[in-house]
Order: sequence, then structure tokens, then C-alpha cells
Amino acid sequence: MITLHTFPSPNGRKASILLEELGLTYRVHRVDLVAGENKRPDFLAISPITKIPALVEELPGGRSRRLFGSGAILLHFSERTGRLVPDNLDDKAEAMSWFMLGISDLGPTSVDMLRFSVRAPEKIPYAIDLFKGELMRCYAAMDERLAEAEHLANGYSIADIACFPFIAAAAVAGGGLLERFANLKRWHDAVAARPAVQRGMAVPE
Ligand SMILES: N[C@@H](CCC(=O)N[C@@H](CS)C(=O)NCC(=O)O)C(=O)O
Repeated sequence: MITLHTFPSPNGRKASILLEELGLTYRVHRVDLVAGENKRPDFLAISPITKIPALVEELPGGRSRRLFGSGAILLHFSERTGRLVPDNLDDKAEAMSWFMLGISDLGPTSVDMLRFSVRAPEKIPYAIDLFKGELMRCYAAMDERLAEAEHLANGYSIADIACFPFIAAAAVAGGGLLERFANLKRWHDAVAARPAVQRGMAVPE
């Protein structure tokens, strides 16, 4: 059995979308980040950085395996099942490149943009302009790629899952993002229509 420790956020939803796409049975433990549940010793033992998503897999013989971070979770299960990642080395290289853009550029930059433009007590124009510019670079790169390809790699893969929740969050936040990037909108709407994505986006309820 798999227990997913998560919270309603884009990083958490990458993990739940993946588990739904793979049809794996899992239970959900909602970690209340607002109440600081992520700082408790039992959660620290699963996620040393005290961030969700994290996951525990019970294995035969009473053993268990932990995984923390959306990137590690996506890579582990795609490798274990041989699904959601292309076999062909050229296609896999493309998939890994977009996967890493989602994990190391789009995700952190989206969070930093929110922090500096909304949450910061003092609005620092340099920081807001910097993260806005970086975010536009991510959106423009994805939009250009999606002008020539249906998905970020050749076929739906963990690259799409690594990026989708942050694009969905930006779409919900407004600001006309999807109106400015037509290919990104077409891709967003197609991914959002997948039943497994809809189930994963609703976790935790
Ligand atoms: N690199 C991690 C980042 C995870 C992350 O930032 N999680 C946030 C919620 S989206 C969190 O747990 N924040 C709690 C905290 O910072 O204390 C990933 O890709 O999963």
C-alpha cells in the first residue's frame, strides 16, 4: 500500500495525478501546512525538508520505502512501471528536459512570483520583475514547443504532469495567461480533460 502525504497545492497534485494515471491504489494523508503539521517528527522522518508531497510505500517483508519531492515521486513510479516516459532515448531526452523545466524552473519560479507579488509585506519591484520575466520565459518556451507537438515530449508523459498543476493554478488565478499563449491553452485544456488528471487535482478532498 502507498500512503501519499499531501496538501492542496500544485506540487502535491503532481504526485496524485501520477498515481491516478498509473491506476495505483493509495491512501491520502492530508498534511495541514497551515497548522504546521509538516514540522512534526513523524512527518520529518518521511520528508527531511518538511515539504509535501511525500510518500511511503509498504513493501513485502514488513519493509517500507519513503520518497519525498514531486520529482522523485514522478521519476520513481515511471521507472518502476515503465509508463509515462518514452522508451526511445531521443524521446526520453526530450521528456527529461521538459520534466526538469517543470521541476526546477516553472514550479519554483511560480512560487517565488506568488511570494514576491502577493505575500511579501514589502513589494520589491526588482524581485517582481525578475520572477515575472523568468515565468514568461517558461511559458514562452512551453508555448513554442506546443506549437509543434501535442505534448511536451513525444506522447503524454511525466513532463506534462510535472508542468500541468502550475499552469492550471496560473489559469485559475487569472491575469489572462492562457489568452496570451494559444498553444499552452490548447495543451492545458486537453490535459485538464483527462479523467485521471481531474481525480488527481481533487486530492486531497
Ligand atoms: N521541490 C519540492 C517542493 C515541494 C514544496 O515546495 N512543497 C510545499 C507545498 S507546494 C511545502 O510543503 N511547503 C511547506 C513549507 O515550505 O514549509 C517538490 O517538487 O515537491
